[in-house]
Amino acid sequence: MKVSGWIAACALSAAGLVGFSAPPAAADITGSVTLEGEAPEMEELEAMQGKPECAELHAEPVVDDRVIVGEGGELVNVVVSLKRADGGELTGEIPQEPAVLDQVGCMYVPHVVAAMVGQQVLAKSQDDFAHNVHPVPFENEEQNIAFIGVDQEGKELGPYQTPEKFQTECNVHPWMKARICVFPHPYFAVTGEGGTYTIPTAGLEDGEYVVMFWHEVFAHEGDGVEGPTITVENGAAEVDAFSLSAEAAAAQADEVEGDVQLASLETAAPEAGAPASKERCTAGGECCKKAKPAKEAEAVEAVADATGREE
Ligand SMILES: [Cu+2]
Repeated sequence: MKVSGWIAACALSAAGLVGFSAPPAAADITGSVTLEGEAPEMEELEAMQGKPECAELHAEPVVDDRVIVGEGGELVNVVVSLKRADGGELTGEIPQEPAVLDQVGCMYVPHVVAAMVGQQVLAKSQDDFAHNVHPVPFENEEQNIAFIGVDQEGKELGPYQTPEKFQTECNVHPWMKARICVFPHPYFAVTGEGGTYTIPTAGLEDGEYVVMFWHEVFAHEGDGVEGPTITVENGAAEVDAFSLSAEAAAAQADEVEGDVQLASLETAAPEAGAPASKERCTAGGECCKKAKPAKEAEAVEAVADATGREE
C-alpha cells in the first residue's frame, strides 16, 4: 500500500513529538516492526469534505490513519512495551517529558500516544478553529476539553492513574480518533515512520523481559502479541525485527460474529439484547467496549463554555 505524503509527514512528526526521533542512547532497546501479509486498503475520510475548515487544509484526500504501512511493510503506531519474564511487577520513574497529542489539519498527531501512569499528557492544536478532545477511558476519568484555536502550550489530559488503552475523539469532526495507551512503567515506545522504535531503559534492572507488540487493528488484546524474551544487561538487549500478521488478525476477527471487520475496519456496536461485551469483543479487545455516545452538541457546549458565549 502506498503511504500518502500527508500520512508520512504525520508519522514523522509523530515520532518527533513524542521524543523518539533523537538518536538512541547506547543502552536503549531499539528494533523494528513490519506487517506480514496484505495490509487493508484504507478508505478516504469522506466526512472531511463536509467540514470545509478541515478539507481546505489538505491538497489531497486524507485516508483513515489506523493502518499506516510503508512500502516494505514497515508498520507505524505499534506500541512496543516490556514485561518481566518472571511475571513480576515492572515499575520505574515517571518520564519528565510530557506525552503530546496534537491536532493538525483535523487529524490527531500522533494517532497513538503512550504514557506512564502519572506522566503529564498534553493536548495541543495547530488548527485555528474549534476542536474538542474527548477521551473516553474505562477506568480513568473522562474529560472533554475544548479548543477554540491554535494552542501550542497545550491543555492537560490526565495524568492518568490506571493503566489501560482507550480512544479519544473529537465530537466536532467525528473521524478524528486517537488511542491513548497508559502503562504502569516507562518501558514502552511507539513505532514511527520506518516501523522503528526506541525504548528508553534508564533504571531498568538487568534480567529477562518479554517484548509485547500492540496495534489498534492487528494486535489489540491487552498489551498485544507476545514477542521474544530478551536478556537486558546494563539497559541494552538485542531484539530481532518483529512481524505482526495481517492474516492472523483477520482470522481472529472472523471468529467473532458482528465484530471487527478488517475490510471496513468498522467496530460494530453490540446489538440490543446481545450478551455482555466481553465475549463479543474478543477480537476488539478493551477498545471494542461500547464507546460512550459522542454528541456534537456536547462539543459545541464545551466550546461555548470555554469562550463564555453561546454558539
Ligand atoms: Cu476536531
